[in-house]
Amino acid sequence: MNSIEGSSRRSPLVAGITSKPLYGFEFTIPLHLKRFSPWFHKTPKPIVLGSAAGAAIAADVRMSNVKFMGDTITIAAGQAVRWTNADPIEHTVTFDGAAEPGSPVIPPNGSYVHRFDKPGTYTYHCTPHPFMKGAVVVR
Ligand SMILES: [Cu+2]
Repeated sequence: MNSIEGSSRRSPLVAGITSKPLYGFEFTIPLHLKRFSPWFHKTPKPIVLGSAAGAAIAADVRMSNVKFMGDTITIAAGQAVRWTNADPIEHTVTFDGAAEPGSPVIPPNGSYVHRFDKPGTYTYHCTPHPFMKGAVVVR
């Protein structure tokens, strides 16, 4: 008999349960609950990672809309920069070519502080989002 089942055979196990043809299909929804967590939890507590090591914070960089706002900032040697994550997802501040040790994962509402002692141009990106880029120019 020609049917929508084609030449496929029902397994004897299924045939034993029902003699009716089986319709429909199975599907899986990739539902990542973590992504919805901001809907169910209040704003997480601000945490500060890294250390200014006694230096003044000379510049603030917001991480917002999966971007570093103010992608190039200029400071003097011995000053510190603070990055603050205003997104509901995690970011990092990772220096290209390991010029400086980078940040750990910065959670939503977390910030990272780093002091720059040597003049130079420090380009960086976000490890989970490599298209997020910025630079710190130390004079
Ligand atoms: Cu990121």
